[in-house]
Amino acid sequence: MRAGRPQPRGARLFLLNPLNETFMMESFYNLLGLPQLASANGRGVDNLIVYIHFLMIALFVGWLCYFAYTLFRFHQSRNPKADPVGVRSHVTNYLELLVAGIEAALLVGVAVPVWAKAVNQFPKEEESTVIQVVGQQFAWNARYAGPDGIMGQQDMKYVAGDNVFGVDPNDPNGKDDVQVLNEIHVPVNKPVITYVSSKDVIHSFKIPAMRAAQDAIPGMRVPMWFKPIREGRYQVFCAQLCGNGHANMAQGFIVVDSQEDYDKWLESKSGAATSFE
Ligand SMILES: [Cu+2]
Repeated sequence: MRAGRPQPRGARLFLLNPLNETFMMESFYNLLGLPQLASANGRGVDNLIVYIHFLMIALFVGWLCYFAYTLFRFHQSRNPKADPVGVRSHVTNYLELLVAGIEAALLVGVAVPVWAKAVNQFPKEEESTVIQVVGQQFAWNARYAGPDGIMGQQDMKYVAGDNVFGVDPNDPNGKDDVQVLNEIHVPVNKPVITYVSSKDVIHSFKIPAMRAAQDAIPGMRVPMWFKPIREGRYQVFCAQLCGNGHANMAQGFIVVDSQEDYDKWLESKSGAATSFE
């Protein structure tokens, strides 16, 4: 805001322009009761949810009008005798073709490119916080490379009850790695890439505040990314019914720290991860 203009920007814009787009979208988010948003990538998800509601309202009103029209048009008083042939024109066939064409264009022209941009285009690993996440009944394990930035070697043959990531105990790169349970810290304003897997059954690593979710599947390591932009402590949920203690997996948290606090935290946890002796 420029000096000499004490009025908050949002309020001023609203007074000048009551149809201010940002304000309107903000009202729709509140109306729909969307959870708090703490990631840069989540805004697009929220907008999509709002647009889909607009589309559903339009379809609802449209079909309701059509329903009212048919009640009137095909009322018994107007059609005392049933017509076994029904519609004679081919207009509906062309309409169906048109609808199929529009849907194909939306899929190829909008849905596929949006998915490619929002989900498939990952930020660079060197510019991101890279974390391995392994779900288990009923908690979240997370692993970081530690201060040296290099993850220790991993292999399936090392996987055990107390070594869910299968870390090679003899690899010096793994000595400073950080492993935590349920409290996953990340620095603010930096993309986070999580490699999500599972130790036992299928879980789903879901962080509503980041508008991000990924199934945790045994034997697969699937990457997911988000960019936290607001410091705070955000709940993680398991979004796949995974057993008796499923609800306990909501004890997972993503803690978004300032870079300084994050570095301190990582330092404090370093080295404790790989002592299997
Ligand atoms: Cu689960």
